[in-house]
Amino acid sequence: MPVNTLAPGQLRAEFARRLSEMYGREVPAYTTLVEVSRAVNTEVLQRSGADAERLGSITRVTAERHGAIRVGTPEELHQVARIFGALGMHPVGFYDLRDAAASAVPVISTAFRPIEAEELAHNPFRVFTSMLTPADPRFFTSELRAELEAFLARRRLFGPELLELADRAEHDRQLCETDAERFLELAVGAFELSTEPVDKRWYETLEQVSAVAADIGGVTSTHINHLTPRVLDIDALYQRMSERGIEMIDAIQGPPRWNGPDVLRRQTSFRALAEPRRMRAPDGTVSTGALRVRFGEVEARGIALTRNGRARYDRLLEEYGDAPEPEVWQRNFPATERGLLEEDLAYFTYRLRADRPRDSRPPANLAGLLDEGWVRAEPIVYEDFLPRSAAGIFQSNLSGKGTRDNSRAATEYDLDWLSSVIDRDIQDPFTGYERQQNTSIAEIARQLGISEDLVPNTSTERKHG
Ligand code: OOG
Ligand code: NI
Repeated sequence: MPVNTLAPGQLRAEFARRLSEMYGREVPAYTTLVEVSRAVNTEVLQRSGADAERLGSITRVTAERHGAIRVGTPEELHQVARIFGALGMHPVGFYDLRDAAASAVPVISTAFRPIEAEELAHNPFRVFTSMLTPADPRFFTSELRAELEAFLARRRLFGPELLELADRAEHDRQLCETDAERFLELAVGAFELSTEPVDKRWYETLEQVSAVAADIGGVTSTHINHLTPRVLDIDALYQRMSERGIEMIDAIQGPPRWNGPDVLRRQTSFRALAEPRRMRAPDGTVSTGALRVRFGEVEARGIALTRNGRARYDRLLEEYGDAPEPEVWQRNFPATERGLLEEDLAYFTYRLRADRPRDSRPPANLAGLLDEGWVRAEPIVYEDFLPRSAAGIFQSNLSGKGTRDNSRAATEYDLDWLSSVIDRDIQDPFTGYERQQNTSIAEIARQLGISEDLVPNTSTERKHG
């Protein structure tokens, strides 16, 4: 009898499901958040019908989560990349949060996620993954750096069996059921909150520098920091959570609510309650203390912006601050998907329409094809993160500000450096969207027998057409 095997996509979906179960046990407010998100999504679906699924099927959105984890060293990040590799999750994007927040957030990050459209549709689970930067002298003195690095070098986050199974899964692109079961159990377990007592003196030493540094380097294990469901109406969710007595941070971060297409992403969060953690005092006695580092977050996702669109978005934030008014948006962004498309501000997948004309020749430009009913343009959903909101989320959930000595020069890190650390290519976020759009254009051109290049920027073609 053939042995049942699980492919990376199945492993990923199952990992996300189990992680969610585990996190729900650890942080009960997360379960409330998931319930409220589900209720809001059902309502939006009833209210808007097919439009609600324009940026992903309801099945996808219901299961959709992103997690956040934080590790201490390049070696640990390298191992994390192997585990996510087994799940068909690849590093995309480089985020440097060290200067993005007023509080001390001494980390650089990437996101592990599926890349192919089918894989994203199957289960888009992604993990924002941050690595501590002990070498940055703005945060750490050389003495503290040495002590921190020695501490990190002594701990082991992921055991050999887990890593061996991960490598095999990635190499074979599958695991048999028995191995999959073991792999998932070990992988989920690696992100569970440890019951190992926290060294109180060491934790507090790091906390003075940065609460994030303490959360990462003050303990001997790692844990999932938050797990975030996706909601189709984040304003409704915000209100509903507040009514339930859960105190949200005072803003929804990202673009404002307005009467045009949703772009990029919006997110908001609540601070988790203090969690009981065992603490070891310098005299060796162990008692139960409390730490407040984990939180609940929810996100809404919109259309992926092109480089042009993103530049415009970044310019708006620069000019108007992190929370521009809807009126600002109104003046600066087209209020329709077609407008975004014509100004080359957002990405779309082009598909032939079943009801296209049969008795004429197709025009050889996208605007004509759209106008005359040959093709339709479906928005591509934004799958990544935003550095400013990420820093904002870190910051809004920290108790102390920590310290950053700006008179010292930052240690430089970039995408290539991080890529060499994990020994894998880190994809530029724009590449995937662009490829998906261009592939779909090439495909309709082929199907229609149009040999000319169909460039996505239709506005110029219009003027001449
Ligand atoms: C990650 C913060 C970034 C988001 O949604 O922007 C993030 C963290 O707190 O470790 O998850
Ligand atoms: Ni998050």
